[in-house]
Formats: sequence, structure tokens, C-alpha cells
Amino acid sequence: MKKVITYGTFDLLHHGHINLLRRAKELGDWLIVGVTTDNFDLERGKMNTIQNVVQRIEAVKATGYADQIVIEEYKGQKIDDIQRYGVDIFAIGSDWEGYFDYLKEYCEVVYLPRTEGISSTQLRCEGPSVNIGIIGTGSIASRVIPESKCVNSNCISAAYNPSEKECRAFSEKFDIPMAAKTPEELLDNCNAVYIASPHYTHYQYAKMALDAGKHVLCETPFVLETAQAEELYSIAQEKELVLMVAHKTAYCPAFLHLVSLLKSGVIGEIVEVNASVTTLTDESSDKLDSKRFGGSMNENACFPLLPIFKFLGTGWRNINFYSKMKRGVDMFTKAVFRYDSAVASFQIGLGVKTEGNMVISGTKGYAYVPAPWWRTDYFEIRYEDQNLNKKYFYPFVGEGLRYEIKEFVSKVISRDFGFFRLSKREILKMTEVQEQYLKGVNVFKL
Ligand code: C2G
Repeated sequence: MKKVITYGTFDLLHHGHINLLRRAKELGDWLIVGVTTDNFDLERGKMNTIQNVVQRIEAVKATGYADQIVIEEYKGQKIDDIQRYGVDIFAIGSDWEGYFDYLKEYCEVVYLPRTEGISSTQLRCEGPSVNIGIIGTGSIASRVIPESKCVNSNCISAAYNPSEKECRAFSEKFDIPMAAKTPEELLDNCNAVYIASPHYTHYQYAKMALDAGKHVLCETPFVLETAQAEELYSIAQEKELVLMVAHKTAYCPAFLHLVSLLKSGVIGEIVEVNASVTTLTDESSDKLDSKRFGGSMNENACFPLLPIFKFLGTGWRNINFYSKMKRGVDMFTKAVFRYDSAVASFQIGLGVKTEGNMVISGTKGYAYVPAPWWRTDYFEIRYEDQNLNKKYFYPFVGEGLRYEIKEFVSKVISRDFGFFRLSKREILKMTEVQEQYLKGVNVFKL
């Protein structure tokens, strides 16, 4: 039996892909199709895929040409697959002419003519686009714009800042078509908003946008009260809108894999999570202004809360907070969570500096994520027997904000309202912790 193998992303499957699969199948008796994983595509620079791996596999299956489907998840896998499956012919489109000649050592390599005039890129451009209006034109918004350009199917259509002068300067700098004079004008010129305003204004803007039927991507911390968060989620649900929190760590490849790896038991039962995030900040900054809900908890708590919830869940028994105060805000807070059979803690600070790493301890070993763990491309799994230690490396492209933008844009386009990467429950619980702190429950001031 002659075995043929071919690979691809097969995003928005079109007749070019179908021709390729048909021709590949005609070369032999058994066709194996390798479909790239979402992470592998990110790693090889494909940020703009619209469909996830499951949807793409289903589409390939539906063509009826594949006798076997495998997923391609790492560079060099083609050689392993050819040997593992006893492949006779490797086939790929002629746009790759010459590139895969190195496989000739293992099997026959055939470049099949590419179908002209059709591509996933073209379909993505023709497809629906998300026109994003930016509310708040500070430093985070400036970082988001270049990152959004790396993601397909979106454009920044308008910006709003209560200061007209700042808004105009920002819009000119980033070539944004509209510097809106009012939030209403912004909402009239977009179908989604990205909220990057001071956090005590998030609720008001998010509500206004959802009421106007716009999808919302909101910076962290989301809102200051659980009741506000619940209200926003229920409006989004009722109106079938995407409401997502822009927590960049939750969408970055290394963190996503750390979660699935530890969930699979590689360090045994998880008994402790400890993480720190400190950023020394000028005392005159808004981030330390008590009237604007500044302070370390409001600014940084959502970062360490993410791994704590992912690894230990949200069923803690109690939390104690220890805060070093100055002018009515916490310059530094240590929080300790008691779970039934585990403990978690974090250190966060705007006026105190410490090592920004994360350690997750289990009954068989521990995970060590060096600083800055919240935007990492690397971690280690360590054991008593050091020979078993393993290092893991991942891509972390640019500022890492493109991962969350990509997730948001593809959710809006595919009208997919379920967020498995950062759930509504986790966001509500993050808000609950911050609310508990603001109300002073178990807060010990130093
Ligand atoms: N293709 C084609 N005609 C088109 C478009 C694509 O023949 N108009 C072929 C490509 O040459 C490739 C296959 O369809 O053989 C899948 O294309 P993509 O989904 O774009 O995947 P690609 O990025 O080419 O990945 O490891 C993955 C492989 O390297 C190929």
C-alpha cells in the first residue's frame, strides 16, 4: 500500500485546499493529513488563523479525502511522522517548492501545483472585520495598536479620551480615522470596544458599550464590584455579545501549556502556589492615587490570582491580606489563601520590589517560572532527582498582547461566547477578591 502524507493549516477550507488533498490522494492508496495545532501556527508566525484546530480538522475530514488525520505540533515532526507511519510520498503545494527537499532522504517529495486565485488570507480579508473603538489613550492603548496590526480581521476605527487634545494627538500618531469627541460618537463608529481607561471607569464604559450592542474587550482589573461584573455579563449574554477581559497571561502560549501540563499530574498533587508581581512606581502616579482606586491590589492582583485559580480553583476557605500602606493606598500587599488541602500566596507591590517569579509546588516536584512569570516564554519542571528536570520554551511574540486580541477577534467573528481560557467564573472571583480587599475584610495594615 502506497502511503502519502501532506500538511497544512487548512484555515477556512477552500477549493485550493480541496484540489491539493484530491491530488495528494491520487498519488497513492492511503492519505495522511497533518493539521497544525493553534500553538504550532503561532510559533511559526501564523497569528491570523480564524478557526481553531478542532474546526480545521472537521473541515478536512468533511472533504472525504483523508484516510487518517494527525496533528502537527512541532518543527521536525514531518521526519518523525514519515518514519512512524512508513510514508512513501510527502506531498505539498508548489508554493513550498524546494523548501522540503531535505525530506528526500526519507521518502519521495512531490510539489503539487498550487491553485491560483484563492487563499485563506484572501478569504480572511473578505470576511467580516471587527472595527475596534479604543476608549482611553494611555500607555497600554499605545502598545495595543501595533500588536493589533499583527492580527487579521480587525482595524482600529476610532479612539476616545475625555481630553480632546490627547485624543487627537493619539489618533494622529497611530493613523486612526476618527478622534471621537464623545463616547457616543465612538460607539457609532465601531462594532467592538477596547477599554483601556483608568480602572474605576471600566464599569461605566463597558455598560455603555454593551447597551449600545458593542462587543467589549476590557483591560484588567475588570470592575471593582462583583455585582457590576455580574450585571455586565448578563447584558452581554442577553444581547449575545462577547465580553472578554484583556488578561494577557491567560492567553500566552507558555502559561496555557503550563496549565495543561500541571493538570496532567507531572508534579503530583498541587499543594502550594506562590507568585509575585512588583513594579516600582513613581509616588505621584495615578496608580498610587487613593481617590482613583490606585494601589497594588487594584493594579496587580489579577495577575497572581490567575495561576492560583487555575491550579487550586476558586473554593478557598479564607484569605488574609497584609498591606504596607502609604497615603491611603497599599504600596505592597501579601495575601495568603487557605484551601482545604492547599495554600496559596502572592506578593504584589508598586512601592516594594521583590523577585517576580512563580513557584508551584506538588507532591512529586515543582514548577519554577522565572521573572517575569506573567509574560514568560520559559519554565522548568524540577524534581528531587535533578536528572528528571525538564525545561520548556515557547514563543512570546512582541508585547504578547496580540494573543488576547486574536482570541477576542476570533470570538467576535465566530460568535463564540464560551471562554475556556479565562472563564466568567474566574473573572467574577477575581473581582470578589478585590472587592473583599476594598471592604477591608481580613486586611491587616502594616
Ligand atoms: N494550497 C494550494 N492552493 C491554494 C492554497 C493552498 O494548493 N490556493 C495548499 C498549500 O500549498 C498547502 C496546503 O494547501 O500544501 C495547505 O495550505 P495552508 O493551509 O496554507 O498550510 P501551510 O501554511 O502551507 O502549511 O506544516 C504545515 C505545512 O508546512 C504547510
